[in-house]
Amino acid sequence: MSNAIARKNTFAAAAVLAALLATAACGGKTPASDESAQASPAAATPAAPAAAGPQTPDPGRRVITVQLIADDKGSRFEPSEIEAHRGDVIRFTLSLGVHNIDFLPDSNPGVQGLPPVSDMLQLAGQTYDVKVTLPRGHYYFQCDPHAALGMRGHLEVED
Ligand SMILES: [Cu+2]
Repeated sequence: MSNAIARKNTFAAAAVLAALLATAACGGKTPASDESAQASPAAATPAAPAAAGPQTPDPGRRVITVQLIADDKGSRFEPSEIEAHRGDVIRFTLSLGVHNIDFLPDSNPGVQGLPPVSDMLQLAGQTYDVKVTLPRGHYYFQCDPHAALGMRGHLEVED
């Protein structure tokens, strides 16, 4: 009889201990999963600007600035004919208006490694850098909203 009571008490104590451990484990787990939830977006954020962010020319190469303009003379790239070498950086810079830069695949048939189409640039001074990695050749680009109005350009890549 006394054996049975002792066993019952031991079982009750074990159950309480188990409950305490479970609580402690839960308490410990919650902050950990909060941290990992915060870490994932933070880790993803730097990757996005890196893809389309500022580029650095190769040693001995240069930054070529191309203005994107809309005024009473129309919408245009200035200059619209660009000569560049591999390793140069073309820095498309918004001056006036809302524009993008699109090395249209349909107008550059068979070309691999065209720069991705840019977002719309909307803030004066906003830039979109294109590192010249294309082989020697002649390439077409445009601003999608204003291509029909003549906002087009060409990139000549030299060795
Ligand atoms: Cu435009």
